[in-house]
Amino acid sequence: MESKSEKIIYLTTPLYYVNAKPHIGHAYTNVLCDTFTRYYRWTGKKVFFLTGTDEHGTKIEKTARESKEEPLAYVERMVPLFKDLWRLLGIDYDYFIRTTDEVHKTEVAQILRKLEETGDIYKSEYKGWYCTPCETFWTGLQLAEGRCPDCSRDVQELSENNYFFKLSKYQPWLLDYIQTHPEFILPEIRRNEILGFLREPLEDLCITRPKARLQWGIEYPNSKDHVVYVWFDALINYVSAIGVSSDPERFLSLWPADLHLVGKDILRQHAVYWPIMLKACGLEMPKTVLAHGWWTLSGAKVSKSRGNIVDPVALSRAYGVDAFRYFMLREVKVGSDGAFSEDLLRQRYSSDLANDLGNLWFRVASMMDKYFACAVPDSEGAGEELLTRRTLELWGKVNQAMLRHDPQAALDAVWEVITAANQYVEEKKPCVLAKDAGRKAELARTMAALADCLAHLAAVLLPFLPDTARKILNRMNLSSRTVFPDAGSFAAVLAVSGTLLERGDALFPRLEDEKDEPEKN
Ligand code: ME8
Repeated sequence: MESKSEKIIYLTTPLYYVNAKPHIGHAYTNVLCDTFTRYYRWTGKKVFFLTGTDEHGTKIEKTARESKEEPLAYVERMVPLFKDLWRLLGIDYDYFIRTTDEVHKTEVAQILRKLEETGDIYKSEYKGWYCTPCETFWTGLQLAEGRCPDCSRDVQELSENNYFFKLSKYQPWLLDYIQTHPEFILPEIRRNEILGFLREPLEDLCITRPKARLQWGIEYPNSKDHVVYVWFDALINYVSAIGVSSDPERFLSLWPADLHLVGKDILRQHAVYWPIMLKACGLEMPKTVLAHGWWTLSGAKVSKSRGNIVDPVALSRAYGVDAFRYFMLREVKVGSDGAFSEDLLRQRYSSDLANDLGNLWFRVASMMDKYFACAVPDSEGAGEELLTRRTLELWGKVNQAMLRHDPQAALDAVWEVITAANQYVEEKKPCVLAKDAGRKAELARTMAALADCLAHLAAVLLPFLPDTARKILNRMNLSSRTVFPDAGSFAAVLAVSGTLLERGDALFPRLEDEKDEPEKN
């Protein structure tokens, strides 16, 4: 069994409903999680990244019937759309769990049996209101003008016999846990929302649906007449995927999860239901539940049930995967909402990627070709350049930002150095130095400092723009060097002098309708 210090960092995304193809919101969560995963790997840590699909429940059953398919056939057809998108976006997950997996179903039944044994489940009559799009029950008091308080859509009145999980019993414990563990729910605004929610008495959770109303689910272990509530089923994935009862050794090497990354829409399930389920099972709490904000379009949340979809496949094909990833990571701070517009994406592409980064590469590579036949000159003295100092400081800044779960701040820091490097070219004017035979050493120092800076920029960008970063490292013949995010050792590893550089084509070609604008350089 692995000791605590060797624990693998365990990161998860939500399991997405397969009732429609994935959109920018799903892509965002997975790109974020992928970036954190790559970041931790880049710092030399072992990481396990879990994602998957949520395939049971009323919503899926209804959509399958509408398309005249059996639910199983329907989900089989839909799951590849998610897997294909993750492949396209370079999402480097370790395991893809489906709630229809036999192993998952067995683990869910095991957990239910355990909770029956501990006396945390009871049978009773349920009366309430149900919102199918949100798969959520509401009491009459919780409704907003007779509608779902979350999505404002119509709800149905229900009265039926069901099994209940004793959430209320654990309310005082949960309140205390959240108050004494400030890093458990992030960002703070969402933590305060949950604390506010917990000031009101918590109702027990109805965890089954009668088969008379819903067949498409995991059968409840003690009753042929009920299936398990889709949220209760899906939340268990975080432990079923790593063998909570079937493979204790593996489970202990991963649990507790270090980060459950979710959208703010599903925080209550992850910050109230899930910790109580774990507590009742005697399992440890995940370290952090991080709720990011929503992508909106014309002021409304991008959502498959609203139909205002932004298609990640089309955007990645039009602008490239790295540009799409970059846009999402740079445009909004994790936790805030982001208003999507293709114009903003184009602006980011043209100004940050084509002009700043792409142009820096183009200038340095062309000058290196012209003045040094592509061989990076000896970097002696380059270390004293202000640019080199700023480049080395970047490692610490990126690290700190990522530890705060703030990839936007990490990219802000990277772009400050890119801007500084472009300014450095303008101030040093290598083309003037090249004309003066007496200033050869200065030219070499300048170009060495720039090459060094580019190598560091590429290495630091690996978690964010993996393809572009690799391309630059390949073109600098540095791809096989080990990369450590520590300025001192990294600088030693990345002694770029003498390496042969390949110019290649533009990293970010100009967009079609901007081609007539003059090239900067
Ligand atoms: O809720 N902006 O699945 P889901 C940002 N199956 N992120 C968004 C988004 C938007 N406009 N829309 C969706 C479910 N997301 C359950 C989860 S977990 C055990 C079960 C992302 O398909 C975001 O991560 O509705 C959100 O929490 C998730 O997709 C909801 O996906």
